[in-house]
Amino acid sequence: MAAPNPPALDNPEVLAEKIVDALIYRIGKDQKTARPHDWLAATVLAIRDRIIDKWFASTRAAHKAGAKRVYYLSLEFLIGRLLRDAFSNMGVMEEVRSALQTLEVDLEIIREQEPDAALGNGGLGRLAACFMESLASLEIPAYGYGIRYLNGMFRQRIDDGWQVELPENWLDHGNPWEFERRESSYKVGFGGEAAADETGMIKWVPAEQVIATAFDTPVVGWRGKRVNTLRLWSAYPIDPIRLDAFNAGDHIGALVAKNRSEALIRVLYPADSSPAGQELRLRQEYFFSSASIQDIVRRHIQYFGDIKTLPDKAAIQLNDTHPAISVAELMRLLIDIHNLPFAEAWDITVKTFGYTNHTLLPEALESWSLPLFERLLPRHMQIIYAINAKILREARAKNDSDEFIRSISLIDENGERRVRMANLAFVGSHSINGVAALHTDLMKETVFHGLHQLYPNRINNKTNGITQRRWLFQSNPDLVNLAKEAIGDGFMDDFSKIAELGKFAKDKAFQEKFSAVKLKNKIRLAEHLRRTMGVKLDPHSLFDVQIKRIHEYKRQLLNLLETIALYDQIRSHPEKNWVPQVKIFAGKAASSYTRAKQIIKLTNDVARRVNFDPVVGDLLKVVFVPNYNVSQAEIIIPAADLSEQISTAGMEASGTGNMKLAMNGALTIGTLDGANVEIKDNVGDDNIFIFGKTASEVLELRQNGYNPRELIENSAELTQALNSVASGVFAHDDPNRYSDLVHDLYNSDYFMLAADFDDYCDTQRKVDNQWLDKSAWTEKAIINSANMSWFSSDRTISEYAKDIWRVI
Ligand code: 26V
Repeated sequence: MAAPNPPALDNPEVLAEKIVDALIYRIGKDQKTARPHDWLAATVLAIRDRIIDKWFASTRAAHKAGAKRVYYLSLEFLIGRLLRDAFSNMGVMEEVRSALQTLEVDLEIIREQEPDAALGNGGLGRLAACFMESLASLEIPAYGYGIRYLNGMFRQRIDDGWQVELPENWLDHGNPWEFERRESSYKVGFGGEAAADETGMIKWVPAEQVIATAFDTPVVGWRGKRVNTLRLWSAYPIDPIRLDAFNAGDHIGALVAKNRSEALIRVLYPADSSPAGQELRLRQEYFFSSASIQDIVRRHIQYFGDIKTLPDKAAIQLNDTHPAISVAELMRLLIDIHNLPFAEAWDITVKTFGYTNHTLLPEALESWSLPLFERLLPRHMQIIYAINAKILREARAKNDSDEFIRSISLIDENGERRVRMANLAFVGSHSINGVAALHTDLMKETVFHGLHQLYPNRINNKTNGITQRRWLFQSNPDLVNLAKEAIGDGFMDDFSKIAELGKFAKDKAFQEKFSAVKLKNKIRLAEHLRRTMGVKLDPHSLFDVQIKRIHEYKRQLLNLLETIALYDQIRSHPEKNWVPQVKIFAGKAASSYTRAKQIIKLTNDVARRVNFDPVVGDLLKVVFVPNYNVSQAEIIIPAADLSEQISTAGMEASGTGNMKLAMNGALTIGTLDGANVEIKDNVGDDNIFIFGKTASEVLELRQNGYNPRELIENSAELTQALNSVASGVFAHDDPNRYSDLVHDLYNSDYFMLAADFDDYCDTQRKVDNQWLDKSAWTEKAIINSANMSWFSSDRTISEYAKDIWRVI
């Protein structure tokens, strides 16, 4: 990487003056009356000017070079707070801290005023945010395209142990990071008719139109060398108010168009793998796809003049199938507006798009009922039929068995006819990638079995990554300082150099310092949890952490049942040499996902009983941290000793929390699933705790008839744990609360908890034994931190850039 090139700095007094100027003249407050969020806005505005200079320079440079651009289309960007990201990449953190000090303002306090931009559900959205940061850091000209939701991911409150969803109002105090670009506005149509006009050209006349307007946020790369753009679309009506109706007294009817357009951008769908069959979701997908594709085509024509060179100058990546309708939208623009013949339009389209698959769960594979699709997007339906005819012709030439053809078709003919978005994204892309090696292999064998036979060179793997700048440099500064002390600061620019820490793994003095950093991070977390939840935790106990969306396949319930079994054992033999531990859970459940919400309640029920049991004392604590989000993750991850990655093998596409935790020196207890497999390869078998059935064993068990009852009855611990849950030990107020949950485990146990339970418990006890040897534990933790650089999103993005986008 090129030599560091920090932007010019001000001295603290000059910067302090700029901040005060911004406070007075742009916020309209004086120093006496300013509240923390006013200081936050003023500070951002003062630094923003410098970012804007870099931003324009980046845009001009790409233009001048005639560079190919990357477009990352995603319905989710889980960015979190921006201040520390932007300031530390600009290299101005310390300068700002001292400037504010001269004004007697604490940077940490105002930093915490910034709301999380939570425009995403979980891993897929956070990946998009890490990718945007790496694209800028690698100096690749790129745009992220998404929706500027008025309300992002809901805020989670826990009432009497139950999850309650509250709206998140991230825009309430304005957003100093964004710029509205009224000049970048496009009409997006819905409904109506598509028919040939007198010249024989197809003309789509939509019944309804809304205006999409861009809001741009700068994305600052490392050392401020490049600033890219995150462009989020907002919606406006064409006629905000029908004055005739308003004046005639119809105050509601006059505003119908405004309300309809606003509905498009109102909410992020708060589900990360359940079918959202709602028409509104399809309207959102088309709204943002159409605006983005129109913008990309407009920019291409403006810079390069000829639409036929699009694939040489634009690479569009579809983040899952949510933007897959873009394939048909680009075809529509090429054929109907730019008058290209179908075959040529198709060639351009396939060369331009790439598609990333993020899940194999059948319930998360998007499909839309054909009548709905046809009513909302009649022209796109015609185009999809034409694509399907072409693809099925090619398929029949290869193999005309019914089964093969059915698996390829863009239309699902089983029962009610539906448009399959994954098949559309696949055939419309030259590259289809999975997000971890195992996941990519399973894609070829399962969902895309037929399509992979037809196009054997298209599927490839790009194992996910995370940005070390946010997830290590910013969130774990003490570990970074320790690393700098030991190996110098070369790893800040070339992260592979962090491997040099490995040399110190056995060094006792270094181990002491490493565990002192961990302890400090644990004290900080314990203090945060005492303040926000009123729990008291001993920072010397083992912090065992499972933080992610609540989903049955992620098996928080397996962790909880093991916790109950451990609780029973401690109660029977409190005199034994138990390892004091804290089981930390955090995560949101989709609002409609009843079983996931029941699991949250059970966690809190177990916590209430265990935490107040005097026999157990400090040996075991259970904590459910409410409202898990990016900012909470930044505090929990550096404080974790043990990382729970325990999904049913074959079901977690990759995971990225697993990477963040290991990079911060947590040891993983996990199944051979998703990227855990590759983490094991990188950190070594001795430095990770693997248990459970493999993906192929899971498949075999399912095929040969899985019998959970027999497994449960053969495990005394599991039987006892389930008996206590079923008999209401944790729910005196409603003893039957968990009867159905236990019944389902005995009778179906789709996620195979029973198959892995004993192995999991044994492995947890191995973890405990390891913990007792403090030096050996720390050695393993250091090896984890040292060996995780391959999981940097810089590596992932370099692979996309080389193999898929061909921009480096
Ligand atoms: C599906 C749906 C269905 C409709 C409602 C809204 C919605 C939102 C998201 C999804 C798909 C979610 C897929 C997903 O998040 N996959 C995760 O992707 C991560 C990044 O690749 C990966 O690390 C996780 O293993 C994978 O579960």
